[in-house]
Amino acid sequence: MANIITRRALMAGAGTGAGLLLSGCDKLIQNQSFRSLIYKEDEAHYQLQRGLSSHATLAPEYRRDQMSPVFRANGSINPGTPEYNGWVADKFESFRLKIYGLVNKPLNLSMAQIKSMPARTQITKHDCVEGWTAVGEWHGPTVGSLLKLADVQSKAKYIVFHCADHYHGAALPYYESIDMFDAFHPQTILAWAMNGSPVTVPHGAPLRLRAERHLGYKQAKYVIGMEAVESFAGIQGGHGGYWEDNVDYDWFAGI
Ligand SMILES: Nc1nc2c(c(=O)[nH]1)N[C@H]1C(S)=C(S)[C@@H](COP(=O)(O)O)O[C@H]1N2
Ligand SMILES: [Mo]
Repeated sequence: MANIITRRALMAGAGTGAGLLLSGCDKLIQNQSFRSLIYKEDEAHYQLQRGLSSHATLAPEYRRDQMSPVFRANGSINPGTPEYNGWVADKFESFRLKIYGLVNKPLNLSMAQIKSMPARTQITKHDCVEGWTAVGEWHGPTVGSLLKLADVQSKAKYIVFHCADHYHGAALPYYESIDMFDAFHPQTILAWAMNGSPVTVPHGAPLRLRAERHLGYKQAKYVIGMEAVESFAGIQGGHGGYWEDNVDYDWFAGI
């Protein structure tokens, strides 16, 4: 079962402001109208996990000697669009992460700006529904700290992660979403390094989500935009993510 939060983790959360914000989000989760926004098929699991895991729980973290010698790359392994190829060619100098939607300060952040922010390092287990796992080290600012920088509005209920790739030539780009509880969870980071080096193209360069209490398909690679929304009903197929729209995977996808 999940670990009880450690004093160290609490302090890491407090350092980014996530610790304080989490208590507010916890109240939000207890609110019935907020809960009713969650899809029915996910409802039981969502409530079960939330019930067991107030905000004071963390996904297990591992030691360096427990890391997998090989971490498989899965799904899209290169967006390959002209725009993405341009970013690769200039080593992501011209890349900008957009933070927009229900925020008071929309942001366009360069990789240099993102790399200068306080970062968290975590060694966690990735769990893909296709039946494989891998333990890897991830490093980057918390999503909560980025949202604080953008002054996210209190009416935002979800963060949508827009990606640069079209999975196997799909008409619409890959995307995923998480609720504010997970957005401000201390282990939810936008990773720019993996196993001590910048995230490579197969693993989602230059930025990929790590939301450690969720399955592999929630871990959006090639993140180009973070959009704060009240509902994802109007976004693509309306189910909050590429797989959720296309093959009926659970939106919550907790582990
Ligand atoms: N943008 C994007 N993100 C994605 C995918 C994808 O195809 N495109 N695949 C998902 C799936 S199913 C898994 S298991 C992980 C794989 O991450 P990895 O390539 O770093 O192992 O990325 C997830 N995030
Ligand atoms: Mo996956």
